[in-house]
Amino acid sequence: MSASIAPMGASPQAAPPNALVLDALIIGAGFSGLYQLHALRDRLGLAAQVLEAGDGVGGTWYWNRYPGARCDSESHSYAYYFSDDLLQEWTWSERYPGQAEILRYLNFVADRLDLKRDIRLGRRVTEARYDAAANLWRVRTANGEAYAATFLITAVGCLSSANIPDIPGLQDFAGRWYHTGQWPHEGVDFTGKRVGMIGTGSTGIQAAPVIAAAAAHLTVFQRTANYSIPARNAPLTDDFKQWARDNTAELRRIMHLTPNGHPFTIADRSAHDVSAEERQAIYQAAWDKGGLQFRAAFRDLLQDKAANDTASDFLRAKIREIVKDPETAAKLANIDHGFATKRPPIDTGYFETFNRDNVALVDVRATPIERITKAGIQTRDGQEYPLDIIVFATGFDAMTGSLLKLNIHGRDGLALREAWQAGPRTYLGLQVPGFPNLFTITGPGSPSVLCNMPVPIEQHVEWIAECIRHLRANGLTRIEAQPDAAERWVAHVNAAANATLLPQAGHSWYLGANVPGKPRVFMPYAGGMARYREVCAGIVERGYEGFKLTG
Ligand code: N01
Repeated sequence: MSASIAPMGASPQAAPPNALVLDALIIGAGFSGLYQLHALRDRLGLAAQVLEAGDGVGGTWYWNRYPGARCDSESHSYAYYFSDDLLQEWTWSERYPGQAEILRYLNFVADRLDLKRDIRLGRRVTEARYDAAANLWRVRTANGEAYAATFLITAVGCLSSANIPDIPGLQDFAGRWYHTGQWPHEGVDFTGKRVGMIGTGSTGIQAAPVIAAAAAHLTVFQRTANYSIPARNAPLTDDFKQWARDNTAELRRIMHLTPNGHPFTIADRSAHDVSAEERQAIYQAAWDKGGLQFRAAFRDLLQDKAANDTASDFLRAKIREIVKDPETAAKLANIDHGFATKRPPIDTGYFETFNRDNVALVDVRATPIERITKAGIQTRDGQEYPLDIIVFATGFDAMTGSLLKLNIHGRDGLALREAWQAGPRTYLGLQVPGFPNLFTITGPGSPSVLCNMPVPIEQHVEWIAECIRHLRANGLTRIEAQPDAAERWVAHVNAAANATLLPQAGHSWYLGANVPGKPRVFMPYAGGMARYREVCAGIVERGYEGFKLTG
């Protein structure tokens, strides 16, 4: 336990007898939680602690250990940019960082900043209740501990609540099954096994080639065909590493300037500005270069359907070119949404995997999965696929799932689940009316998942830290988003989404459509990170407009 703990802003007697009273309690020790702890404890001198459900730090990268797990952001941008020392002291080895390397990086940061002494591992939060009389958040964990803090900050990630579809018969399956987001730490031995993988999102597309190379046979169950761009991963050269180290200021500037927080800008031309031949050459060059930068080839790919069609057609043609069996190619290229209207995956040999003799594709849109049997998966046409292992690459109850699981109750006992019955309603994705002193890092209504994640995380962490500093400097103890401000923000989030093609992919997790019964609301803010940053700064300049500050 930290020696620095000192009650602040509320009487410690008001907490349950065994509760530890803190200035700030942070839930989650991933990218967000680590930096938030540093920002509050080391810069502001607060008594702050982190509760983390896992037995190690790392968040997403602690849990997602599935075969092929790798980040889609380029490594030189997938890092904390708040500290030049950290940037200079760490060197990435590949163009895209793999799961194990990111986990090493986050442990390096936690050790370097001496964070671990204030991180309590193996603590799953089961309840958080706001006590208005004491102005304290009272938090309980699954192992029976109690905490109390003036400020409660969720750093639980946007994609951390596993979505395991409720397919009848799973309990009867005689083999083993795994969700990619809860992967066993000891790994899974696929040698000689018949594997079925459900899901062809970013995860399934990364995992399939690696599983296929190890297993006796892999059957991919595809519900929605997907685009994918080759990642073209490779070891970084010494020259590149040096270049990245020498250009951190410029990289930071670009990442703060671009809508998605990536270290590259979006071309300032429309797909209609060039001839068909030029367009083809531009797409081909982007395809050869690989990675998410493909999306930046033209400025209007996510705003103009006809522009988007040109990219979608190029990518469908690539699938047909790569996949040798025309029937399989047709199923893979039968994509019902525009490129990047769902989160675009990048891959290493995904479509090529279907040229292997030990890989089969089942289109479960045409013949849905009926049930899981003792022996495998059965589809509606009566076909049974015998399997030893089922891999659920079926994604997450994104953005709201992990927050709702915390069982949060605000003023007058208001449950977050109730407040969000019709979908998440936040102010800036940072606060929810009725929940004073609760901050949600990269919450719904903020750019979050539409970005290279460390960029929105740093902005939120710094905004929250500055807000708490401001409160303390002015003798204030409470901040709460006002309902009318949240209403206006929700309307703005909807308008920003509707100005793009993003809501048109009706089955995307951005809309919550992957989880049965979840309200269909476009959750992330599509107005761009740079614009969002300005909005947040303006609100502070105008005296925390839309928030009520009291002391
Ligand atoms: O999850 P997904 P994911 N029967 O929801 C299918 C990030 N990420 O884990 O599209 C059959 O995208 C579902 O089908 P459909 C990234 O932001 C980042 O792949 O709903 N199929 C879909 O094909 C990403 O977007 C990295 O029709 C079912 C798949 O399962 C996000 O995480 C790497 C089904 C789920 O795809 C989530 O990606 C990996 C059912 N009942 C992930 N239920 C980086 O590199 C679902 N599916 C940073």
